[in-house]
Amino acid sequence: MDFEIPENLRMITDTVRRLVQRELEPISRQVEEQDHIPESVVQTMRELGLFGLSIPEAYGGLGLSTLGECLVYEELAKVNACFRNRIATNNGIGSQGLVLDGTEQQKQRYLPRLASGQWIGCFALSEPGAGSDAAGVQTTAVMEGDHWVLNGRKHFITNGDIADLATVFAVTDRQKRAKGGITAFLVERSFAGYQVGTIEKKMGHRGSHTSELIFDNCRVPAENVLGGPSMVGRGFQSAMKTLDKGRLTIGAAALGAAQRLLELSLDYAKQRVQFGRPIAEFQSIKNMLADMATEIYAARQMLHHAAWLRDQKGTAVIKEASMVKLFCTNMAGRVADMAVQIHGGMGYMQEYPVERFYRDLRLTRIYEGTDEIQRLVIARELLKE
Ligand code: COS
Repeated sequence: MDFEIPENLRMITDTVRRLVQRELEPISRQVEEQDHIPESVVQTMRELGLFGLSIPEAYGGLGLSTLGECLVYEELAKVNACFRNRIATNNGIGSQGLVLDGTEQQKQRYLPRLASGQWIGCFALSEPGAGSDAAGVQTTAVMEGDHWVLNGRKHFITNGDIADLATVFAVTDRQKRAKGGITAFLVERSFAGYQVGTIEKKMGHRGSHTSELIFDNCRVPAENVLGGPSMVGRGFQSAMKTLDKGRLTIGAAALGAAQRLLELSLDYAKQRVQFGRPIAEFQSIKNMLADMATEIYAARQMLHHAAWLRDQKGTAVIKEASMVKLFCTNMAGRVADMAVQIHGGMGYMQEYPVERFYRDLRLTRIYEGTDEIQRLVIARELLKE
């Protein structure tokens, strides 16, 4: 067994760590207040290739392994969730369908634009009536001549307001639903009938928007069925495969945030004096620090192993991906709670970043599959075995 992180991955992680320290950390508060990432920073992220981390080199990306992508997200998540969110749809749910199932022509048309960050991708699955029950989507697609006509409303779409390309899941056969009746479409923003709806107001993740997407007789050329004609009716399977990787990368984001919260808590406990001594000298604080570090250590081994497994086995890490998301995000929630407790009243103030991490981390237990869905998936896989 070799637990050493390969040299090439350490180099890219170091580069991202420097970006975080020099450029992202200094503007994190401004981004929070303005709910906006400055274009100059987005441009730096483009130049470093961050929009194409996981897109194969043949299509202009860096072609990083799953482990490499997770390591980058750990670093980015140490500063502010919005920075990972900005690049995550291009690397994850907004491009993985294409990487895994796209035709060669589709890959050549779209992946280089997503890898460069010239275009933003998004994943349009969720609807008001279809969250955990993803197969319950109501958006329809009907064939008319050489086009599909889409009608419906999606919501909670990360980067929906800025996306140039959406992978949209629509019902093509009501009877078959998840088993042959949902199709994925590659829908460009410029297609007639494509509209961005309301930008939703959230508890956190400021600087990263989610919005509605509305399809009103949106005409999509037949060649834009993800994966081509043979994939009509196979969109649900594509979505599930895509989410498997997404679940690992959310685990990585939660882990990075937890690591930062531990570091902030260690610093604060050493410098905050009460009853004449630094609070780090009190047993109750030491216990929390020890628990935080132990949980982070366990989560890191689990995430890195599952990412490595995906790199060895291809996509078949359904159970492990759900386990990682469930454990890492809940772990980070517990760590955030302890970090607020260690910081006391200061932990509740916007002046300190722990308050923001506490809010931002709450979403990780919900998006790309709730805790409850992860448990359902894990149990189903166990029972199959
Ligand atoms: N990888 C590949 N295929 C998968 C899969 C996976 N991880 N999970 C399911 N499938 C396939 C099944 O094999 C089946 O295919 P076949 O028809 O070829 O046999 C098909 O998908 C239907 O699967 P299933 O019957 O399990 O579907 P369910 O409706 O029971 O749904 C859950 C399964 C609940 C797991 C799914 O709806 C889910 O993940 N929900 C959460 C969605 C989510 O994360 N939403 C967040 C917003 S998206 S950012």
